[in-house]
Amino acid sequence: MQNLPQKELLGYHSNMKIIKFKTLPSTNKWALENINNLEDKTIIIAETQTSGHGRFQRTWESANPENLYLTFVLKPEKTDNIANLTQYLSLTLAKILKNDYKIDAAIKWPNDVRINKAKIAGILCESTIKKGKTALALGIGVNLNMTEAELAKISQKACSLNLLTGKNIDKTEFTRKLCDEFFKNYDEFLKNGFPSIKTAYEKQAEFLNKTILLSNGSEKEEVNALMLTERGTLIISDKNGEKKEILSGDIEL
Ligand code: BT5
Repeated sequence: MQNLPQKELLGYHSNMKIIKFKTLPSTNKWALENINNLEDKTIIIAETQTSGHGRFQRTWESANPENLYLTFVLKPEKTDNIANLTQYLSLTLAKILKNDYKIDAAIKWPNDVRINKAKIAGILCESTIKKGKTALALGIGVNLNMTEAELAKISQKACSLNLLTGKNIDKTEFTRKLCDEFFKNYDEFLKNGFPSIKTAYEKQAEFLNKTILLSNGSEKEEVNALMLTERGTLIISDKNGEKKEILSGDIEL
């Protein structure tokens, strides 16, 4: 019995479907395993995760119940722009940090949100196709209330909203803001795609016109980040001055 997830339905407002668990291995994993039974725009939240993950099976530290671990279940009819949803979500978060908490966040391509080069959130979109229909688990973890000691255990520089603001962060209120802001322009974004957020995204981008390290499997290459395309991909020039379009991957700066 102990291993059964504890499920509880919460509605921030009537049209939001939220399923909340005490603990899960991963909100993204649960969403994908149960995708057939979940409606479009359902929100899955776990107070803690025992196997929270990022890209390439990297770990997402998820032991602290005062942080947010959330997955948007999305079943869009129009799928042309879904590759850019992680960028849309990173911009959504950057907007909230600016408007509600007066914090200037920077986006590290494609979707890391950082403050003074310290990571505050991670975003991971996973997909599945069932009977020709695409379904997505768009997950986000946000550090809301952490201690310096907890942050020091993370394998890269990380930060938390409480330490940046000097105040404890109300998780329910933050979650409501994030979900409201995400769905405010979501349908519009599915129609119009990256061009509709390009200017705003560029304003938050900390990597443009800089020398960056591009990870290529185990190799790292020093390149110049030149510009973003209308598709949200990155144009770089390598050390021979040759230009390339980068579709995904890791950068360091
Ligand atoms: C990510 O991966 O940044 C995406 C993380 C997505 C987590 C959410 S939580 C809800 C949903 N359920 C899941 O299981 N996942 C999603 P990536 O770019 O691969 O970055 C992973 C790296 O971020 C790790 O190797 C650490 O260096 C760092 N990291 C881990 N936990 C962190 C934390 N709490 N805060 C800041 N950085 C962290």
